[in-house]
Amino acid sequence: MLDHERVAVHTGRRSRLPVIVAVHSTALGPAAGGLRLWHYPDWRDGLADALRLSAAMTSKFAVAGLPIGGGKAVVALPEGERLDPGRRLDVLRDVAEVIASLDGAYATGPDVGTGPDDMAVIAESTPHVFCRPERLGGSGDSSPHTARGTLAALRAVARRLYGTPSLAGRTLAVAGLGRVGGRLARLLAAEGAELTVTDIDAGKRALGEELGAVWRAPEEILAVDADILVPAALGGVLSARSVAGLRCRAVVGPANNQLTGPEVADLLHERGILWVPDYVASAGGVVNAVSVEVHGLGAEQARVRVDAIEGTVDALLDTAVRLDRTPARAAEELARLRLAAVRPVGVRP
Ligand code: PPY
Repeated sequence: MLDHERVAVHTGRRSRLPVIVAVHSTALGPAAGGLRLWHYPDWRDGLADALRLSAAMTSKFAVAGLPIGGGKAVVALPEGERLDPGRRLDVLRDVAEVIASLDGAYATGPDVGTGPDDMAVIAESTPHVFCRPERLGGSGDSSPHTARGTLAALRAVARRLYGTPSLAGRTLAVAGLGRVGGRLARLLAAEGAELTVTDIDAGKRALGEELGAVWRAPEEILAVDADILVPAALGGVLSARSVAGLRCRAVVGPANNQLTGPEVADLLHERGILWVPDYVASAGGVVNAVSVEVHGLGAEQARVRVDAIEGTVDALLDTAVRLDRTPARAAEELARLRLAAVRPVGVRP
């Protein structure tokens, strides 16, 4: 059964590339979610990604307490295709055209492969876009805020595991040093955490050295002996197989869609590994963007909301223990309650 309100699949008029926009739910408000510009073996894999990622956005906004629905856009690039600047403009204009046709049901933002400058291009054709550069009136790069929100989630987990939110002296394995993972690694190093890091881009080794981190190959990072594993790259890293090899007490990170399937949350629980759902730990970016661009808050007030993710995770972990369920189940229930609390006008339950 299709779980989504609507899914638009277009061949871009200019780029001839598949442009996919998935609107999972507008129950809480107009949908938002980033634009992923990524390589897929087949465009249908991009469609599957858009469906999963947009559903996670619904939960992300619901748990964060924001009046926004869940959506996501994906442009499926063929393997190996590099976009030159002209073609990139074509792609972004194609995406903007699809967004404009949805009449406000979906607003985009940054995701893997896109950033504020891309949002500025999209904003030339539609107002439904978050995170334009600050000089153009947007809330700018969301990744520092996502990193900060993940740090807040990590503090809540440290309190649960060790009785103190401090990460000083804790060992953390950070998988991915991109825009969010790199920032987060810096914040953790500044807190005095001991880091083991990796990235598929060996050029990131320099950052690892700068932070005094141990470098490991990407395929080794999941089995590193550490207090907390921090997935900060693409999703799908937690499977039955990889969970069996974990040597950490908790997994908390900003990567979206970390599990290969919902049952993996139970496997983590059975192994006594605390997993904070990705859509809870990674909400800092959307919390900042919506606080600034929808609610008109200043940077300082928005930061307070991002830091409040620590309290959200605290409460979730409390509920999970009290009701004897996984944090994944507790988060799902919270999202479901928030979604059930709203009924569109004129629609009978
Ligand atoms: C995400 O947090 O997963 C996003 O999609 C990023 C984002 C940020 C701001 C508005 C919409 C999407």
